[in-house]
Amino acid sequence: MLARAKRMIQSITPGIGRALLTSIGILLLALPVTGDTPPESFKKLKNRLTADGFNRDEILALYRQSEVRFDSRSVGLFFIHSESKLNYGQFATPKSISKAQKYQQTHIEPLARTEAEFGVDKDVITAIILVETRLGERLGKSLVFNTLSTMAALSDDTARKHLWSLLPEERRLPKEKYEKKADRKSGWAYNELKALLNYTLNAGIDPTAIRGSYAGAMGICQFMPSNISRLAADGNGDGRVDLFNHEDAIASVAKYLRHHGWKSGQGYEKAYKVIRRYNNSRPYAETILTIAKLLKNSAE
Ligand SMILES: [Ca+2]
Repeated sequence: MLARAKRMIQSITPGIGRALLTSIGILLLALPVTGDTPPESFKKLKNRLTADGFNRDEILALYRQSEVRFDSRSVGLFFIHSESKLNYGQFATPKSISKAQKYQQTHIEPLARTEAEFGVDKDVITAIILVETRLGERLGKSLVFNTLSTMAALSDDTARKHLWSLLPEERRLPKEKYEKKADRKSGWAYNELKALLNYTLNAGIDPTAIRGSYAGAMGICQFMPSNISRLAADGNGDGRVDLFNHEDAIASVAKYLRHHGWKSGQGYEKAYKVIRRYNNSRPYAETILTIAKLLKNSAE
């Protein structure tokens, strides 16, 4: 996803396929190893969160945790050029389809229940979970809290200059574009960070323990935190939404697609458009529909 990836990063809807990381692994190597925290990088961010109503002691305690740091490695990926592309063909191979079929057998009951409740094709749900996280096997290694805090901190000049200095000169965006993007993405990340904190604090989850994509998407279905309160679903009926639980993730994909206009029995074009709301990429949507068709045919 990276000629691609650049565009896609800008247009994340619920999440960015974890598979993307496979294709950009090499980029990660090009970026500096972190441990490069600029002094007081999160000071203004902590004050802002407190001013916005979060409990000061809780916020200070979170940012004191040893694993919390300025994550230039993940966030730097938003600001460099790359020609890497994700090979979507890998998801439609016989081996991959066979794994998806096994997944459908394992989760036959929740998939059927979700299809009945939301009217969303179980083959499409399975295809999305396959491409996003290889059916839950690749959930991402970045700490979502660090990614979002780092991006949000770029509203501050010191943090912004620090990240700029770490980006490889031959790969980074022109300075003007970097500034514009940092403006836009820091505002976006701050809202996502607040959504992450609201979700985790309400659910009794440690926000600093959640890993996800380098862009902050989390769980088996790779939702951005801001989508959780409105569009995630409690598929197993235990009273809480856990995007690392397969039943909840299955139901959440369906709820998201239905919210964006999915109708049972719709044609290819309409299905294609709704899937692009999940991830705004032509090859992504085409791949999902190809996989869904292969799954459907194999079941007949
Ligand atoms: Ca649940």
